[in-house]
Amino acid sequence: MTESRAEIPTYGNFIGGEWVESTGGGTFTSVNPADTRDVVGRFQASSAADAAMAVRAAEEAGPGWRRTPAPKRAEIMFRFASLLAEHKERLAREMTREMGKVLPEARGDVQEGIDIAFLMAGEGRRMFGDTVPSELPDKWAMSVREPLGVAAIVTPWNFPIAIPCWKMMPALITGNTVVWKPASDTPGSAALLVELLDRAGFPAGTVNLVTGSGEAVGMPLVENPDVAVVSFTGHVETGRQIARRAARRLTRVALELGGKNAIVVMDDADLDLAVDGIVWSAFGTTGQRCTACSRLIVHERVQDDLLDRLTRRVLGLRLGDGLDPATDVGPLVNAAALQRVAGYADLARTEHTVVCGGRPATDRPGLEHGHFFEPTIVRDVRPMDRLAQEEIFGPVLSVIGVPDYAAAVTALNQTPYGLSSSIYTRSVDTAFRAMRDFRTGLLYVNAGTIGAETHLPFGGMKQSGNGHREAGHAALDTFTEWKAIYVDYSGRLQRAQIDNQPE
Ligand code: UN1
Repeated sequence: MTESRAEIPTYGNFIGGEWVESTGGGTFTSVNPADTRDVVGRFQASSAADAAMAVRAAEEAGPGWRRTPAPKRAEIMFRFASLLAEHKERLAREMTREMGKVLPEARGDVQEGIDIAFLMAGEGRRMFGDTVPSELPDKWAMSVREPLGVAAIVTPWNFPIAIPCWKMMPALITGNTVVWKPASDTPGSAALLVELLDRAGFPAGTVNLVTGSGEAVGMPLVENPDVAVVSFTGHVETGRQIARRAARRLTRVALELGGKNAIVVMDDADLDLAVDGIVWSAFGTTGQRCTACSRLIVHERVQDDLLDRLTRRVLGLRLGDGLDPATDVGPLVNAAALQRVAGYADLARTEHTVVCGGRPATDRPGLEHGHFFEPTIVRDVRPMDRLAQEEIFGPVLSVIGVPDYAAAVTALNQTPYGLSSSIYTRSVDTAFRAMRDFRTGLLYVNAGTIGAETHLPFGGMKQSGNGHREAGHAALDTFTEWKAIYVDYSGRLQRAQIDNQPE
């Protein structure tokens, strides 16, 4: 598909309730990774000045929004959730066009946004604090959550609707205002989402959108003295930089970073069930999930059998445009991703055994204009090899054979990451041991490593994050400050820890 320049829609930043051009006037384009001749739109290449304007708008909207009763904030959020449901198909199709995941997965992505919006809107009538007895008579003790102020939300391209909603919904329901910088691979999905937020009735300035690069927009947001909290999902190196820069002002930072997630298959597992979970977790979203399975740790006794069954399935996966119902696996997001994944495949060829895949698929008819890479399985990988240690973020699965459960646990935990893990076994004892031993924030028994639900805490241990959790009621902790309140109605001075104690 080719489009003339004039037909390409141009989107502004959304600041203080208005769609505006960036101060510098520069733009960049977003293209379809399945066919790079298809240009999705033109977006503002913003600068620190635009970021500062958005923070100011969010600051100004802050007091009014914070004083709006949470159940009233929730009414707007319920409306937004319904609008998102109404526009699910349109947003899913645009998402597939812009970042490549197959349409059923794009629908799932939007659904995750709908789910978290309804969940957080419900928090508008909960947002529980503690009311507890005081140690002194005639004294009341309780705790309440308070919003922090302006939240800077910096999001990746792999879940263009779900992840921004995971962050913005808890931020907004608790009374913060938001400046959002979406990934430069998916600004189109961001613009569509903001249109719906606006239509739902979030007051001007409560949600602001600024597109542009991480260096030009993201970092100035992190360093802006009026930003109270930064929530970021992306690469571990960027996360480290954000944490370093935010540390100067002690700005709160919530980081969701990489993963090197593994599925363990024991010798008593249902192998066909395991194959289903491995294919889905390793090659769904073309392996481009933080939670994707990139290591298969398998008991040596069943390794060959499992690999036979797995390879047969993987060779049958059809690559193509995610909008085509026949497609199982879409493209990688951009040329740099294709190059990175190809580099790991080269490494696999020299140091290990490539069982299947291992090459770009851009020489196949119909795939010439996209960033396609073959689903790849590599065996004879040891736990400390680069392929088993580094996040590849593509359709490459490394297979590690182990003699027993103890070796499986050691291999599983032997990475700097700790996001998601899974075990396939028919033994209740082994399953419970894994629930105790696997050091990951998400853990699945007899299911793959992906598919977290929005009402449970989401996040990782070790370098997969910095201890915060998204989704579930845990998400409220990122965006609120606790205030402990004591009301003494005794009419006299009462000293805690001193009065009312034995002499
Ligand atoms: C991510 O890849 O950053 O559990 C998020 C899952 C999805 C979310 C993934 N619900 O795979």
